[in-house]
Amino acid sequence: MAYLDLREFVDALEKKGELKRIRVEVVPVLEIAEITQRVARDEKRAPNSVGPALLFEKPKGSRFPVLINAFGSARRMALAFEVNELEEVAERIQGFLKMETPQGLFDKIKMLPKLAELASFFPKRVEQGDCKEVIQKGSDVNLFDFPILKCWPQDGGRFITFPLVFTKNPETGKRNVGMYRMQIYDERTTGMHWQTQKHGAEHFRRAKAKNPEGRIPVSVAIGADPATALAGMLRIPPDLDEMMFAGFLRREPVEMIACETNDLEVPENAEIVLEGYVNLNEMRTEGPFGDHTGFYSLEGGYPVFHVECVTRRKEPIYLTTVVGPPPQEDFYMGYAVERVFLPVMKMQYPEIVDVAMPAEGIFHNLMIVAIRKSYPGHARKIMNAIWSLGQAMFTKVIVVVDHDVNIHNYGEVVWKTLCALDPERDVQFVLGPVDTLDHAARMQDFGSKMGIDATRKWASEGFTRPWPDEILMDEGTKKRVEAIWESLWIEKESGGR
Ligand SMILES: Cc1cc2nc3c(=O)[nH]c(=O)nc-3n(C[C@H](O)[C@H](O)[C@H](O)COP(=O)(O)O)c2cc1C
Ligand SMILES: [Mn+2]
Repeated sequence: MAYLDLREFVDALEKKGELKRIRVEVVPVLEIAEITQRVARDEKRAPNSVGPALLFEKPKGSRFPVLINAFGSARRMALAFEVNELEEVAERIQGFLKMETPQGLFDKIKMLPKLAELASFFPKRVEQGDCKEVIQKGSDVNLFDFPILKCWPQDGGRFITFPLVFTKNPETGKRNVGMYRMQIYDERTTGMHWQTQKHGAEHFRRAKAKNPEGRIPVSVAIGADPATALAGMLRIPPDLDEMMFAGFLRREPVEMIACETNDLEVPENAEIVLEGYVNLNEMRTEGPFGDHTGFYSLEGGYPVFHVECVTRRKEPIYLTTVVGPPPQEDFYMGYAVERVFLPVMKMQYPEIVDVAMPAEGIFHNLMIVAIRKSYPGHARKIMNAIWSLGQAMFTKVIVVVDHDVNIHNYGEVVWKTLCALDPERDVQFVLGPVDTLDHAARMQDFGSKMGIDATRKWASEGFTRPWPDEILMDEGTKKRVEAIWESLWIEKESGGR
């Protein structure tokens, strides 16, 4: 059974010892962030052990609790998707990708259960919802009712960091859901930080091209069952409904309910919903914001969201996250999504064996790709493929290695990459779109990217020298030493290997 809502996930976390309640009063400005940092990034802990989710029951200045770090470990991400290993989700996706178009009648009948299963993931419209327990309109709306955090000293204000921003493509009517941070300007206005290449920004531009003085409806849901709450960060193609994917991930359709004041729908199980609009002719300074690069993203002009109506539960849980120097909660969220969608990438490019993105590479800065190389220039083909693949277009550095490199061992990657490299020959630069948050790029959103071909070089690529074998002991010797190992007394004297 899928989680009904966020509070059911909170209960599950608590039962598994993955959640800690903070019962003393804590200030949401800076202090919750600092406490979360200490828990999530405790340097005294082993590198792979991360602290629990935190439920701050008494944030100062608000009646509502704050949930943070809920997804801040691989284990909690697996709990969120109700699997033991994230690979199980990847396998389910693979099952659907393998579905071939049926040939004869028999094949068609055989496919029916799978197709029926797919159809059962489509969002469902409902008339009643938990997010409507309280409805506040006009001057009753006050965003300061909620314990919205300011995370870092130089932040431009308080920011909603875990929203699901709903818009509709003004041309096709198709829904989009994106996780775009929102700076609080006053009781009823926020920033809308959809970066230029994101789908919300595209909806804004298309509407503006038709009617520059108009507005687009926007609704924001905060807090839902885990799969739905995470759907806003999925990197799926435009006009594909994130709510359908959420339904696939939770194995039950997301139940959607009509908003009160605009023509959008939101998940019925949301904790808090903000309804309103964005004017197409209005921009306002947004930022700075201590970002997941570990640096402040600079001030910039972004659209403004006007909140006309709040619908919510009586006692909503305010879901949020803090970003900052890696690794943070968003690393575990991003890592899970990357593992789950790897089969999609492999289907398009079967030569890809595996992909790794170290936390310090902040997703877009470094992708290590292992390929089964089968023709000259193959590594460069894969670089170009990745730079053309949705948000992978932002990848600043791509390192392509042979299939026998363990790309999750970064020491091995550094060693083998550097050994395989003739820098002038093997480095490829391209120009193109880059991540908005890249503060080193020559201009915002546009800059250069680099690919490193660290595969073995072939004669057919102009490399005519012999390529040496990697040093490995032969199996016979290893076996013989294994047989006498104990008698050497090395382990006991040195206190273990
Ligand atoms: C915690 C968190 C905060 C994010 N903040 C933003 C943001 O402020 N602006 C943005 O454009 N993308 C942000 N993202 C990334 C987007 O959610 C991601 O690119 C997503 O695919 C956007 O949806 P879209 O493809 O439908 O536009 C954030 C992601 C996470 C996990
Ligand atoms: Mn989208």
